[in-house]
Amino acid sequence: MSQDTIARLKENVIQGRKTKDDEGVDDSLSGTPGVLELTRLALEEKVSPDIIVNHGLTAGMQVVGDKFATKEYFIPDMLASAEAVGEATAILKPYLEASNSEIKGKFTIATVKGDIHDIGKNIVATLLRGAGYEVVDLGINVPTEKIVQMVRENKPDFLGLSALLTTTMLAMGEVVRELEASGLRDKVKVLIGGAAVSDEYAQEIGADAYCVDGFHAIKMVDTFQQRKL
Ligand code: B12
Repeated sequence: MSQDTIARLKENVIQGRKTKDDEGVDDSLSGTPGVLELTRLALEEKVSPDIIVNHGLTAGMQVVGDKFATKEYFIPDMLASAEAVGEATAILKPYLEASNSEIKGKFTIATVKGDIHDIGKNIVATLLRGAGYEVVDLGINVPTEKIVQMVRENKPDFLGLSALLTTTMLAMGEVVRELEASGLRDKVKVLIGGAAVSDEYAQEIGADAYCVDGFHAIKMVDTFQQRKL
């Protein structure tokens, strides 16, 4: 029944129902398990955390975004879903962080200036910790100067930048340019992610890679680290 659980999870993210006590957008699921109960159920059913994240939580959020774009949903609807997904991610954290061994490298991550979306960034940070990276999370709406200063002082192997808005993605290009101007560009690999960006945009601004999700980011950083050996 795990497929059914993931489908229900996605539907409850769309409805913004955190628990069985929530009504949701249209009241049709009242009394049935919400996002938190279904996340726990999926874990009990041994569904892998990447399926829960990608096919349940993220897929649901994608639909929420589409409904916002067509004005079927408004900010409070997006917020209700975001809160539910944020708490579900906290439940998944120990499973996503599970594996690990010795530190493979240093990763600094930030949501760029002007942007406050952090659910995806937090998932990426958690997954990378689980994969053996020491992660410093600078948070949301982080000014370019602060990011560059962090690279200068902490010397991470990787810098991850997140942006979900077509307006704020421009700050990613600014970070890359400032790293160049400060003589730091060749000291750090820059990875970008978030709904607004793409492979093409990574190339355009001179980032080292675009990652579609956190699992992709793990593959990418592991590959970069192996190339160093
Ligand atoms: C939830 C949400 C919100 C919440 C955010 C809560 C929070 N704590 O994050 C709230 C309600 C606050 C919000 C506000 C706004 N939002 Co909003 N939001 C969303 C929504 C529905 C989901 C985002 C999300 O959490 N997805 C789930 C996570 C897991 O996925 P993800 O973020 O993409 O991250 C994954 C990958 O992208 C990748 N990744 C992400 N970052 C990084 C970084 C690195 C280094 C790597 C390797 C990978 C990586 O890995 C992640 C994990 O798999 C999106 C719709 C969408 N399609 O994305 C709109 C969306 C991003 N929002 C949008 C808009 C317009 C806004 C507002 C401007 C609305 C307004 N008028 O005020 C404000 C802007 C606020 C600001 N200044 O940032 C638009 C952006 C349109 C555009 N083209 O610019 C979208 C696309 C909705 C839409 N279709 O119109 N939003």
